[in-house]
Amino acid sequence: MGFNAADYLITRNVEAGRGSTTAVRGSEELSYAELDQRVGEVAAAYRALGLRRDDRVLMVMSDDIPMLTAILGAFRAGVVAVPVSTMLTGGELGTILADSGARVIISTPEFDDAVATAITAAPEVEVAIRVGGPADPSATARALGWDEFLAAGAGGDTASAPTSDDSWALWLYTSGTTGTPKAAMHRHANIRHVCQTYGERVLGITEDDVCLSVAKMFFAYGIGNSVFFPFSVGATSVLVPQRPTPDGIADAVRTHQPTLFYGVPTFFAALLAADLPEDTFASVRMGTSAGEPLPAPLQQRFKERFGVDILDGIGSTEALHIFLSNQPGDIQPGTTGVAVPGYAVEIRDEAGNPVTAGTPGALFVRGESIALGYWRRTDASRQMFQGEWLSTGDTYVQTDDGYYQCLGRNSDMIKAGGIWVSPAEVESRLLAHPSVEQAAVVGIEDSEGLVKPVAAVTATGVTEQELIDWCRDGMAHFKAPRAIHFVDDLPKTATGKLQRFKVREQFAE
Ligand code: 3SK
Repeated sequence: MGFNAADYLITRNVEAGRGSTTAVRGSEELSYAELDQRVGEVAAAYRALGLRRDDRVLMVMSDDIPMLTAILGAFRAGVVAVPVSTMLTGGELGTILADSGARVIISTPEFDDAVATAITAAPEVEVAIRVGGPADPSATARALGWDEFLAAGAGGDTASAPTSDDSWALWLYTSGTTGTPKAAMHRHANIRHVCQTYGERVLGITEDDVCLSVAKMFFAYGIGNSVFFPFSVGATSVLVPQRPTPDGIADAVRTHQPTLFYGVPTFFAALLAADLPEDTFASVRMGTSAGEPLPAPLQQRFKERFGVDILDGIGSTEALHIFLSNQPGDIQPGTTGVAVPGYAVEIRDEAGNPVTAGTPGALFVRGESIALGYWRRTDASRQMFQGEWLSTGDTYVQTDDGYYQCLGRNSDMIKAGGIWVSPAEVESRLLAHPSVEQAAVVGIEDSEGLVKPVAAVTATGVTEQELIDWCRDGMAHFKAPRAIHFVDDLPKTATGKLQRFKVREQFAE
């Protein structure tokens, strides 16, 4: 079926008479008609660069109008948007850039150093576009400023490409359960599905809503919150380019008066710890949480202090958004609620058979927004995408009254602050330190019940802080252990395999 996600999200609103409604507030405010025009200009500029259907454009950008239009312009032009984490080191970014085969990279100035390093690892990149003026010309890519890029498309073809439900729209990189980053490939139709399911049937979003998300647009959770859901109904999205802090977000809430506030457990904990007035969230009709389970006490304290209900849900990059969620009027703290209408979930035993309520097992989900697989990762794709079903990698149990409860990960992967952390990757960084002999990294709950990476090492002549700094220097900060325990030896099997579960047991508070 002919379908273009940019038409669905933007042009449809203009055609429905909402051309003058505010679509987005960021460093500038744009109506739907203005946004529609900008998106056309970006599409024309991609065409002027010679991009064709299914070419990839990778974005390392802070949330603002250029990032929004870079993504929507890609949808319109039929090229693939690949927004990636802004927390990666140059080396990590280079690996992803090379893997994606992107011909174009677009960045904002905060990420100049990482981008310069990354480009040296990705000879397929032809053009490097930078908001605020061209970067220093690199040996391998032509440097263009964002304005120059747009000017090159002026007078060009702004029309939507003849995409279909099945055309590639969006690739999102995830470390998932296997540790190496891989791109989950989403079709144009997947975007419509998450809007019609979680957006309409759980959030009940309408054109009167104003949306503010703490999670950035490079996350599946963030792009749904800030782009897909509001634009699918002609609502307004507020973009905050800065790194979220409790005071910064509280200011944005006071200024923009959002009705839907999308957070993550770590951030709800930070908001509670900050000295904020009780009426800070008075405009908010509902909060949402995802990324990791929201501990019941946190949910209850947020409601008591700020008067806002938080709907806890779970989604995945592979499913594009939330597929299990608490529902308005039916919140069961400490659970992830029930299947979002439009999805089916199953808990299976080790033989792959569905289990009954009360028996833990592996959580599987089925729905139209599931990615088609991982780009160039056959083994990982076969493991995760099983027919129509997606293996989520989470262990769940269904309570007797039908709610789903997360018991943890099937594997040793750590989800800290809503982002996957591979223990193997952090261990190899620790082991690269000359004083470290052995290392094990596990996820341990802090006093708020939130999981953080913690390491146990055998090492001499080095302090805990030196090792934490060593990790922070060599990898994205969120991956660095929050604490390091010095031990005499690490638990291993008879064949020498590290037993991370024993380390976890030893250091769990
Ligand atoms: O981690 C989650 O719960 C999530 C939710 C929505 C979209 C993507 C993800 C990973």
